[in-house]
Amino acid sequence: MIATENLFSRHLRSKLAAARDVVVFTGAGMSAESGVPTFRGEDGIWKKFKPEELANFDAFIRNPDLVWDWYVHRKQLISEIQPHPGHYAIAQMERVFDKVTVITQNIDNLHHRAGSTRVHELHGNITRNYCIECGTMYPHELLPQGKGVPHCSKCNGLIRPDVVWFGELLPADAWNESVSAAEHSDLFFAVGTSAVVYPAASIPLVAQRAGAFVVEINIERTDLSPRADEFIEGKAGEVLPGLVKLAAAVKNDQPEV
Ligand code: BJW
Ligand code: ZN
Repeated sequence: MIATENLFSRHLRSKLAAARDVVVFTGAGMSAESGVPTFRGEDGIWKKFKPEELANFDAFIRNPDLVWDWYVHRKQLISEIQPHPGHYAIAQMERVFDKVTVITQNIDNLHHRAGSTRVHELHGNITRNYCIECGTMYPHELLPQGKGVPHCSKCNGLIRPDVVWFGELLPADAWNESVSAAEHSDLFFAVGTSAVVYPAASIPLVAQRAGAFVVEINIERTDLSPRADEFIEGKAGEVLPGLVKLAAAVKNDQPEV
């Protein structure tokens, strides 16, 4: 764990002490230390693959096998990785604050696996799949086997991953519950997101407009940084454990160790 003295301001300490309803909004940088590549930036997967060729419905219809194989590759990667200390720290927040909501743009299931209980997935979940014709859901284990894109055993339609591609609406329940959680939060953390993909990127601003103190945690500044109330430069897996330890200490009014 990194030393916390210089990282967390007095102001943040007082916000941690007072906070009851906390939202943690996460992006690909949250999973980077588990081994999931981010999308943008030097090592981002969009450097190798063009989003317009893979992450939209038209691309899938044009070349379903290509898009499916890309997801098979990522499903395999995600099945082999583990949550890191930052994911566990977020799950532990539930013991420190009255209410903790995770709003994630990530599709990798790592918050659930780390033990967070209230998680809204804005961009879906790669472990689920569904038929584009009849909507039948196919968990990963029940996918029809074979080469290339699988077909629905009921109607022979193409099966796609249950993720949100460009130009598609976000799942209504996850979106509505996320907006509501943001509006009711008093402390809001935005972790590891470039904050360029909308409408997800508007969630921190919704929280701030409703009165939340917005803290950004990232290894570099983003589109959100000029608006955030506080910016903490660092890796999610290093900053979050110290932050939660500090929160527990200030809540119990104990001296920090
Ligand atoms: C660390 C770290 C460490 C690294 N610790 N930090 C023009 C203007 C405005 C909007 C639009 C526009 N044209 C089109 C749109 C809409 C479009 C959009 O926003 N596009 C913009 C890119 C311009 N949005 C949509 O299409 C959305 N739907 C929609 O708007 O519906 C309405 C509509 C309907 C019909 C027609 C038109 C509109 C849907 C968006 C779906 C996004 N889907 C993806 C793919 C998911 C599936 C998959 O994974 O395959 O979601 S794209 C990709 O980006 C993925 C992510 O969730 C999302 C966000 O990326 P994220 O998480 O921020 O990752 P990065 O890589 O960008 O950033 C990582 C960050 O981590 C960096 O800041 C690093 O510094 C940091 N980091 N390591 C802490 N260890
Ligand atoms: Zn079907």
